[in-house]
Amino acid sequence: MERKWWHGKTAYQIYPKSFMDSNGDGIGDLRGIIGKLDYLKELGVDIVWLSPIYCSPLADQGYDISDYYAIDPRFGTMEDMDELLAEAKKRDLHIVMDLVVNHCSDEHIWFRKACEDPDGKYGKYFYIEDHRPGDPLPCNWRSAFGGSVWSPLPGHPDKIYLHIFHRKQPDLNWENPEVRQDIYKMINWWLDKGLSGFRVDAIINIKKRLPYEDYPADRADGLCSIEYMLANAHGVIDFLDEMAENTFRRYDAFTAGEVFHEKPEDLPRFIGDRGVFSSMFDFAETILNQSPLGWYDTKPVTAEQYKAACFASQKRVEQVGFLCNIIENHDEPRGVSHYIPAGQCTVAAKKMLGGLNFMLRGLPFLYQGQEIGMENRRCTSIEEVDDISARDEYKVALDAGLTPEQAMEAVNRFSRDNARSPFQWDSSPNAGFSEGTPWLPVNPNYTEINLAAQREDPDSVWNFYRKLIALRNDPAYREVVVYGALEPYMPEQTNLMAYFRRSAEQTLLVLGNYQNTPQRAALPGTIRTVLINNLHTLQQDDGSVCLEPWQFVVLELEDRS
Ligand code: TEU
Ligand code: CA
Repeated sequence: MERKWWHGKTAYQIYPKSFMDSNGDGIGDLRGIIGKLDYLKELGVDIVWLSPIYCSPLADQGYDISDYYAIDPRFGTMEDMDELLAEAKKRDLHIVMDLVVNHCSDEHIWFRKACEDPDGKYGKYFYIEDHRPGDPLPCNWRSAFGGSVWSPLPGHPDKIYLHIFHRKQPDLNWENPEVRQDIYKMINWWLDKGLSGFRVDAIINIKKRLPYEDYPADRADGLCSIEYMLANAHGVIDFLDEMAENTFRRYDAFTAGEVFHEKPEDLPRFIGDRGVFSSMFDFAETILNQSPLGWYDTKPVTAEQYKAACFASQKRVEQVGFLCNIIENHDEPRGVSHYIPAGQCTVAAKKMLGGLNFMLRGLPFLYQGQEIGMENRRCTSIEEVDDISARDEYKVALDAGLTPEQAMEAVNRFSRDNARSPFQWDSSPNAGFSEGTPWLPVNPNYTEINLAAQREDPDSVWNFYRKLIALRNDPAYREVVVYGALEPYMPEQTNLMAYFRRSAEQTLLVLGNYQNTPQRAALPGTIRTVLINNLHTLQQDDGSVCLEPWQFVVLELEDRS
């Protein structure tokens, strides 16, 4: 495998709206981020991904872009963006933006022109079909946020357009070469500005199975998940190859694809040496137990499932490339609330989960707040919920016969608001995020869980993440931590997640006791050094260690004899 400039990096996702508000309007902004660059440096990360900050009506919090060449005034100005790029560069930080090109906003000029003249040039930028009220729709695909993917084209009662996501997110027609050229031009414009690359949103959706066809309904609404269409669509990789050739490869840009349901045989073309992306996210853990019926039907993830999913992903890519490893992002519940059983979310457990994920082979992506162990924020009624996905899932649960309380339970487990509550900087009002009223309330636990407190506490989650990052950056261990092969260790031992990381010279053993009772684990060799330990001691006796509840250690073993 070829070595790439980004391989040894650690990445950090910022959700700008909730990171730091510099002017008291309750909305995080670019100047807020600029003010925290030194913080990111201190934490030790190298690549910073910004969720969308382009002009947008924010119907889906910026994943609905109305102008790709402008910054939304709520986030700042293009001057702020230039300053952010310059200040990041001074600190050797790489800025990566979100590339949202499966769809744009219905307020984008392209869509407005398409509505003015559906038969003209811009009508061909979208998927528009003739349709008279009462006639059957072209297909029964369900949009990601509920209801049909088809909505009436504004101003044209006899036409409809396709949107895989919200109706304010019309899908761009990638079959049209003019659309593709406009997108490449925009990408290069940003790369010319000094951007290091992109996280590439919802990209698998750009290839539609045409002509439209129905699939068996998977819910009582008579519609089907878009996944059936995606499984039957072929050729996304050819679009992506063309895009990479015209953009990313010319700049040696770093790209992380948000790729779900790729076809296994396409993997090398996605993230191999000459792949269309540098890397892509590992979602195998996040989709565990997902039910076609909706959030309300989704069972908690067990330690054994989590372990098996991680190891399967590692196996899948070991000869091909690198995955981006995450426990959470802006679409997922907080990892510590989701993967640690209810009532057991201790500091030790948070560190164990973070450590097990961080030490996997691949590129660790931290999501803002993960480094201080931020947790889900509960809502008591659906009125408090902002997330359009959660609002839909609430309805889905009610329609399935659940009580409002039960439906809220499902919302609280999965709402995208969970990870979007403001960053908890300190214990001052609004957690130090804003001097105004935050757009989404802060988690009331900020008086306990906040950065200022964790800085002072050598045993905090924050200081633990700093140690993990420092280990990755330590020249003495970099080779094994970044490039070392991953080999599961005793995968059959229940609630033990353990693996080797091996290079030619070194062997690390990573052990996590994924339960709230002690557990003995045999040792395959002699410990040379305990590199990381989430507790103060490690009980060892002849040939084994006894791990405390949620204990996590990284051991360097003596050379294989
Ligand atoms: O998410 C894509 C997304 O929601 C996936 O889970 C998708 O539903 C999957 O491919 C289907 O199996 C991205 C963003 O991260 C999210 O915040 C946006 O709302 C969405 O795209 C639309 O831009
Ligand atoms: Ca602001």
